[in-house]
Amino acid sequence: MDKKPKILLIYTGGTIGMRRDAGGTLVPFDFSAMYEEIPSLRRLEVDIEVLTMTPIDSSNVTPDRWVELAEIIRDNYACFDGFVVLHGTDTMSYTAAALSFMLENLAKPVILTGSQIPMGILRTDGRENLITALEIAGARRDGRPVIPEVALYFQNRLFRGNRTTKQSAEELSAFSSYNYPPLAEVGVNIAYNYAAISKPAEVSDNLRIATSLSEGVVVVKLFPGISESILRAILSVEGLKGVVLETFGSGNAPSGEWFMRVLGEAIERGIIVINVTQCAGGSVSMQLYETGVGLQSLGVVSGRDMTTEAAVTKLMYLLGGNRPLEECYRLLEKPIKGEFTPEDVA
Ligand code: ASN
Repeated sequence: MDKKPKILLIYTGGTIGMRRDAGGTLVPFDFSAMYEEIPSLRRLEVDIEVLTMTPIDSSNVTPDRWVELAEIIRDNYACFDGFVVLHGTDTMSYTAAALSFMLENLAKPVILTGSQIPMGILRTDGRENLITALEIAGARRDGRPVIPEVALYFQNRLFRGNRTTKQSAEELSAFSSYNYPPLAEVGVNIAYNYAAISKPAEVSDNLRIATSLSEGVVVVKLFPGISESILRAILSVEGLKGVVLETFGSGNAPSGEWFMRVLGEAIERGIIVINVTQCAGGSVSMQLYETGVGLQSLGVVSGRDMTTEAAVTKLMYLLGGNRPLEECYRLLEKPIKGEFTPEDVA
């Protein structure tokens, strides 16, 4: 019989790691004592090692933390069959998307999960999320990992990490992947959607990672009444390299003269502008309305059905890598980690 898969459980903080102390206050619990906290983990068919980073609320996450996380995964890559990252829910989709780009030749599972209710509360959703994430990280088929990519597991569904968004601060089903089907649905059995799971290169012992992310990225969400002076001020900030423009509907923006001029001048100065929709679901299609065609003629890149989280982190990744501008444009026009649906597939 095969040996049990070895999983590295990386605890980064968030609600999942909280328990009540004697006085009833929520405090982080020591994950290295996880078997005492959750004895049923011993029954899993995986060997688990725990690594604890300084626990933070995920609202404090920074790109430096993503680099630290990527380095931990790289340094342990050869010794483990999969990785489970326990993370706060607030920015989990950003971290999942960032890691999907940064772990360049990933061929092993990296499963992010967390909880809405602390682990130390009886009704926690964390126990099931953790146990199933570990099982998925250890799943193999024909001797290879079933999920060779960065994924996010929450409330019975496994999603491609860079397709997710936190959609509720209340529901236990906190995440959605509006434009890509789940990689697995968990009921009595774990039903993998093999057609949706990426097909990676061969598993090697060496993980290549990106360690430099650009700080020159901003999100601009359009709204009726956005003013010329404010937009101009944002687009003139020193060091700005990339803009995620959250537009209306299928990628539409005001077609007035000043708007087009301010945006066009920024693009001419070498700033990349990528168009994503403010809608939760659906895709940018700049050919559809006159208000989108204008953007296209300025050189705005279509983000298609990409989430804001994926667009921001893809820009940070591409612009942080010292690539020529043309190469950044070329890599924005195609999905590099399944982060959007290309036109010919839609
Ligand atoms: N504020 C917490 C965090 O993101 C929320 C959670 O984990 N449910 O760290």
